[in-house]
Amino acid sequence: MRVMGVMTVMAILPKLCLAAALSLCATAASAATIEVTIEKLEFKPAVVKARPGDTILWQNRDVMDHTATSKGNFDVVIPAGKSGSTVVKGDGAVDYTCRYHPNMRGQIEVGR
Ligand SMILES: [Cu+2]
Repeated sequence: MRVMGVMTVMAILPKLCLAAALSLCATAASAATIEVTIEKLEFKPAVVKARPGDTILWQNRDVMDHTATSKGNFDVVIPAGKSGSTVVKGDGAVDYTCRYHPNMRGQIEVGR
């Protein structure tokens, strides 16, 4: 269960690239990677701005596992000392939290 989030993201990425060939590749070329550091049970920065197609990359600097979880959107497990990512979809403000530490809160402001 804990591995599912990362596995899902890793399984979906290559399929997306295969499925939509040129148009998606053009989009992907301009897509950004936005890094969020997890340190001392906090997402830093807690609020990031992103566009659809951008990647959020969480770097876990803690000695415990965390997740970045937004119900219905994504559920990424970020093991201690490792990273995890998701591709941004949709529009508007997406709140997320850590399933293990509900006090940890972050937000992705998705705009165009
Ligand atoms: Cu956590």
